[in-house]
Amino acid sequence: MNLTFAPPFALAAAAAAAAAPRVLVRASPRFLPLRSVAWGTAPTRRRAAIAAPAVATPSITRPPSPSLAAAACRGPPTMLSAAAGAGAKVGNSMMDVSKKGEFVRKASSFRDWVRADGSTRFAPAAGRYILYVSMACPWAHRTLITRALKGLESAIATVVVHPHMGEDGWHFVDAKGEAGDDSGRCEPEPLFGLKNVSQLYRKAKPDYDGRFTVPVLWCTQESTIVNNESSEIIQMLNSEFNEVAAKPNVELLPKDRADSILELAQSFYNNVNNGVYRCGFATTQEAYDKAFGELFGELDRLNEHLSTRRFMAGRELSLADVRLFPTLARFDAVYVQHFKCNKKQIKEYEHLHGFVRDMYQQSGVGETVDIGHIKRHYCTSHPTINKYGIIPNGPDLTDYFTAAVHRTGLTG
Ligand SMILES: N[C@@H](CCC(=O)N[C@@H](CS)C(=O)NCC(=O)O)C(=O)O
Repeated sequence: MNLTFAPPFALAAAAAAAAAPRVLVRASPRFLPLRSVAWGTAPTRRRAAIAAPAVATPSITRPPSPSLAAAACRGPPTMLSAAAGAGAKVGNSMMDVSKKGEFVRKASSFRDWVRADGSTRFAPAAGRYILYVSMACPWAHRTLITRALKGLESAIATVVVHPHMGEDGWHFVDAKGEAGDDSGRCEPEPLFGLKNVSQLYRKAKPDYDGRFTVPVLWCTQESTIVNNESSEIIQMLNSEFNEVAAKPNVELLPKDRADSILELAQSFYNNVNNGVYRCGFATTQEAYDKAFGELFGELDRLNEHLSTRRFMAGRELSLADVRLFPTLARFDAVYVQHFKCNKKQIKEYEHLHGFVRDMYQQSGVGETVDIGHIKRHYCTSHPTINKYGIIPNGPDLTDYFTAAVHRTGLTG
């Protein structure tokens, strides 16, 4: 079975944005400019236009409270502040390790919100926002799943970075493409012709000195980053873009249960979502052992939880599922060997594996899983873990995602 998916993914800017000035992505044999949205197989795939950055509208209301971004960026200078130039070595999150050898993830910096009620300067509109993502990144994956479930493909374009994250961080392919993008999903940076994601951050904030992470929700109108925290971006995609969503009635965070769903999702963040990284990036045996124990303790609990419930919050798919699935979907393919999470594989957990298949088989979700990018990214981007960047051939994932699943009877 071929586990790479070319089709209905990437870029579509909305017809509704037609009034805005447009830049067409450079024509190349792989990405032909197109007037209307269309999909094709990777070699002939066409890209729709993306709204060009426009001058900020002065009448737009500022958010009542200052952006958290400003506060977050006021932290102590790091080694990154010296690396201001384009293409400079930017480091990556692997370096964020405590004296005890524990991986400590930094908080995301840009925390503004798109609001449909006009309470912030970022109003929802088709074609106004772009998601910069990596197909390999589990955090970016959440945004792709939410975008697919809400039917936002035509309203919010994506730009997919190359799976290899090197010394300059994430980078964009040029018009000729680049080896390593087996599924043909990467695209040149369409707005400014940038080489690296770090340059995008510095367009938004020239003295930015945090990590240059994906996903990034970019506003073409204000030419800035709205938000780079996946757990918040998916809330916006769920509730703030309904006017331009093809599936506005899909509700992934019902108001009456929002707090409990967010708490549920938070309950497995440290030990599972971040837990696999705490295993993989640990630099002492003690730190690894702790993370490993907590990870598998939590997976046991989640397996039990999902033995009576189809989804994390019960019968309905919610943002808690969107936050769990990307980690589980990568687990057997990379975390078991690359991050040494090898006590058990997900396929040995009956209910977790059933949940993975169920999620994968939801409309539009399978197309967001790119095992080729996932394996290439992890195995080639962490030289202290895998010095020669050899990508293991296994495991055999035939039918891993697509085998029949019988979970609709779970009513808990
Ligand atoms: N808390 C962020 C984390 C995002 C994140 O760490 N993304 C990784 C990719 S998996 C990244 O871009 N890392 C770049 C780096 O390590 O510097 C979120 O949920 O959006």
